[in-house]
Amino acid sequence: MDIVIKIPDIGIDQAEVIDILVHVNDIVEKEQSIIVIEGEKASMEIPSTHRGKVKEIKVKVTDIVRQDFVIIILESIEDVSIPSNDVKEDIKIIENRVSIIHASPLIRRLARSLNVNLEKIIGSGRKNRITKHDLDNYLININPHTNNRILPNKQQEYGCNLDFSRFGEVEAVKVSKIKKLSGNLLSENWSTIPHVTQFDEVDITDLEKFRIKYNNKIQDKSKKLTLLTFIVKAITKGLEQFPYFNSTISNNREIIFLKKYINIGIAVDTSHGLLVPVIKNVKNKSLSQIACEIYKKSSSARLGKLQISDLQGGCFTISSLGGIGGTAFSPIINASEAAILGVSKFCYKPIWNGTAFIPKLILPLSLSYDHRIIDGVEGAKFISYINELLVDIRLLLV
Ligand code: CAO
Repeated sequence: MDIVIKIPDIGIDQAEVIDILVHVNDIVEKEQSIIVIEGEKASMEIPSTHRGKVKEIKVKVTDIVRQDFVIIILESIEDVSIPSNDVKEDIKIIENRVSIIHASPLIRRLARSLNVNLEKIIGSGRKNRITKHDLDNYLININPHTNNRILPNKQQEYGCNLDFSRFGEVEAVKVSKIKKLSGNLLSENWSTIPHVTQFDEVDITDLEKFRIKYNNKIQDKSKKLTLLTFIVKAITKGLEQFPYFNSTISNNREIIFLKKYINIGIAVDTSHGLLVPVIKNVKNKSLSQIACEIYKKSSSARLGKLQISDLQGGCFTISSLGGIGGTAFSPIINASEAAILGVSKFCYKPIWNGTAFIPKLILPLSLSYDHRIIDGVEGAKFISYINELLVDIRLLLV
């Protein structure tokens, strides 16, 4: 029986096929990446929805594809005779080889134009990424007779030039798909957006008193008010007051688009990697509605049940590591947003009130913003405003 694998909802209108990771007659597993597509901002690996044998590949590199475009036809694995152990081993080698090719769209394009097969290059970059240097080296060292490279040790197969086994035992762990995708976006955002991180400490003694008292009366866990809920509400007011924090700068840096809606992304740590579900239209939601939505969306993220639309449309992201630890960190802005708030672990500190030191519950905040859009004075004003709102949560009502 034939299985048709199509382009899923990729969240953009169209994308270009930049790599095909399988061949006709390959056995592909469910979730195995089959092609790489590239949109305006990032490349994305499209996984197979089923296990099977590749019967036909319906796309080629440079094709422009949209949602529901047919990529490959698989022959149901039940229809394929079980391969012998030798063949199984070959399949495994091919699958492993295919799954370790990591290269930026630029390198993939360059390799294509030079007619270089990236499968033949050993990446030396972070997470086995093939760098421009690797491509240059390959072109210099290529052996016209064999077109192959001899690997001095196993680690080099995974793109690591140093032989750590000289110093001790080493284990190779495969990078998850989400980590690969978020890693690409994070490195692009980190290297293209000029970040400034502004730190502050907030006295949340009264907020916590109110929160604990309120939650004592609530049985349903999903309706309990978390600290994050108050932070989302304070940021919402902050974005209304400081519109440049809710904006996107055009690629040519000539226009800033100010958004009139407010959707907040929440960074959620899952066993597969970092996901950022978006809580939409927070302006019109109560604290308990926001709490409930954070609870539901972070649970769905952990269970792998989020829809692509749950991850889209964010204006500003909050990343809370407060439940884990640390005094401060510098979060990376999630393009096309203008800023992100990092939340660290609160603790009691002695605060001088003019006559004596009194214990106050202090919450550390770290605000990273895009310095092309926001200057330092505005950054300090924004975080001070958030501080005021969290110190006296009655201000959230006005
Ligand atoms: N300081 C100290 N303790 C805190 C705290 C803070 N700032 N924020 C929350 N806590 C405590 C809470 O009091 C709660 O303890 P109890 O269960 O004893 O009441 C516990 O931590 C869990 O808090 P919570 O249920 O309110 O969850 P949360 O709002 O802290 O976090 C979520 C929710 C989804 C953000 C979190 O689970 C998560 O995934 N965090 C990681 C985000 C991340 O990976 N960021 C990094 C991005 S860059 O790599």
